[in-house]
Amino acid sequence: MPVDSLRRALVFALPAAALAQSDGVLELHVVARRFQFEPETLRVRAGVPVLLRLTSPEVPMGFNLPDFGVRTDIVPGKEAQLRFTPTRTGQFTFLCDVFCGNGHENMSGTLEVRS
Ligand SMILES: [Cu+2]
Repeated sequence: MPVDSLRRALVFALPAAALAQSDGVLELHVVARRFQFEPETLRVRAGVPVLLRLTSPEVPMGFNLPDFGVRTDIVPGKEAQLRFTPTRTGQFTFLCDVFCGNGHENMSGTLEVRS
């Protein structure tokens, strides 16, 4: 299968709830579990506004993206939302900044910003 077709097939294989774009805003759903974000890698484009919809099924968590100066608490049973527009390309680390148990210190992910 040509790479382009494969890439298209993979994009369509994503659940609709995980990736949606409306009004030029990229919506991404992130679940914070002990001790991992799902997905661990978020892929976005520079200049495109992002709306993160964050949930935690178990315990209070935090989502902190220091390179873009945004963070929020994530309370179980309630969706947290975080809006920002990535202005630089590259790979940036996001992490949980609310102690959620042993393993909390390993709870991080990567924001990939492409041009
Ligand atoms: Cu944590």
